[in-house]
Amino acid sequence: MKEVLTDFGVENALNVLGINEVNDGTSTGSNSFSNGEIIESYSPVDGQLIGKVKTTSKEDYEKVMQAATTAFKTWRTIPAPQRGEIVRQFGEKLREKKEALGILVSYEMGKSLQEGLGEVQEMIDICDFAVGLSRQLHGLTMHSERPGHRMYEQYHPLGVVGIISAFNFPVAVWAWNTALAWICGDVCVWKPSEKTPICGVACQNIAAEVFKANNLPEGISCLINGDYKVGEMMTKDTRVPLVSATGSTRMGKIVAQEVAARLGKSLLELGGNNAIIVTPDADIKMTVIGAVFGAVGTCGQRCTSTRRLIIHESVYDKVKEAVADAYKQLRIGNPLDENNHVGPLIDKDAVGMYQKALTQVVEEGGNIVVEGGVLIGEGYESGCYVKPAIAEAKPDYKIVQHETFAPVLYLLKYSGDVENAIEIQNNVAQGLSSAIMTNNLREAERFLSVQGSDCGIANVNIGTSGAEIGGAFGGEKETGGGRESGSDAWKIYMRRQTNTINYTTELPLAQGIKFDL
Ligand code: UN1
Repeated sequence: MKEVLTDFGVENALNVLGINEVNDGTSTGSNSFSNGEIIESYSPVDGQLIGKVKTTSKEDYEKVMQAATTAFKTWRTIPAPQRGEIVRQFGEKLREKKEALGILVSYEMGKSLQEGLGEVQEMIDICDFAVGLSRQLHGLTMHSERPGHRMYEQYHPLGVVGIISAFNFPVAVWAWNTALAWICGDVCVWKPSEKTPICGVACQNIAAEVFKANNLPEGISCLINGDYKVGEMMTKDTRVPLVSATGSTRMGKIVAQEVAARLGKSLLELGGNNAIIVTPDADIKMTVIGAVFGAVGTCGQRCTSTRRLIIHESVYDKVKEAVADAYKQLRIGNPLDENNHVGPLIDKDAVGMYQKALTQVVEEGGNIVVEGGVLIGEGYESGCYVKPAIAEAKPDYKIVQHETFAPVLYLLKYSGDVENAIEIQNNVAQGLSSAIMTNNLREAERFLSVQGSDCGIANVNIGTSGAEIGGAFGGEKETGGGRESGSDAWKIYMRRQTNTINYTTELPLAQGIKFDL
């Protein structure tokens, strides 16, 4: 278990990433300064202190905004393909530091090293995507109704983009936002989760190196740290035209209202309550892999984690047994040991929520299929390791309707047509990710049709988690409606302008209106 920790080692990773014992959590690039309180970051892996981060005071925040708004004036004039070149270099740096950053993600957040490296890979992928996009920020041209007129639309950068991100993807979600915002000509101010501040410092160090090497001004990439009060500085700040926030629905509702109160834009990626429908025609082996990775990957702390399996009664027992069997193979322990599938939860509060969910499902009448519990003993000293659990439940149980950020999977039974399963799947407040396991074309197409899944993501013969960056990522209802990363998600980072040019010597009015003087 200790090998990975002592070989490449967390120490080494921290050195490579420029992490000190005490770090400034406020930075505009090469300049770092912080006068706020100190946050200590403890690893859920072994309970050890990773490092300290000084948070952002109101005065520090003002300095950041000064630098960011000034930098924007330069950055916006650099042609988009040249901004793309900077993002390409940033992607290259991430390739160099992938191992170190993957280790830090795994150690500070607790996800398996595989998933930590996967997260850094998502950052690299979005950089590649953004580089190509930097030559494709297309607008349309239209035919004017007036002779001798030309009409077209163009996209201009917005300004300062505020990013609030969650602990569960401590680096990738920032990169989805920044890589796009940067090629669009925006500058970014990032507040990472208080639970993973060291990851924030590490990313900022990498970005700062690239901007410095290219003699670009301070303020294109900025970091701020602290609790919700620091986030509030951005949500209430009219100098921040767009706030992109990832996290709980509770937090998202506050951000949305504060930003809307000043008519700013928000991009929200909030809670999910994701289900896989397992039909009589499902491939059971594929279902098991998809469901188990979906439910226990990142210890059930992805917003795309599989929380509900909606299984047809004809295959219910078979699927239940196969999934329960697979759970017996799971190795829970130090996520830096590549033999383990499941690491710890983020902290003891999360352990408490997990325990509460298991108690509540039984109180509501559920039946435990795979027993949960908090692990104790050697290797589990942090107190954050839990056993992934499975419970049979009913769709309308309160706990089943609720997103618990933990590895608890609910089995729900349906009978009759796939429509019945779709109704159960849609009958929750959240609408992020969904999946159907079937070899039946009709069922698959019905699931994807207008009467099908109401989620932002709907997959066939794939689980609910592990989306690629090329698609637009996000969901409906309480998930917040935002779309990040691929497809045309870049458009939210820009303002659209419609231009009509008259190259005649007349001034005809639209709609044929006559106004003769
Ligand atoms: C999140 O949990 O906030 O689709 C993001 C996935 C990952 C991203 C999850 N690519 O599971």
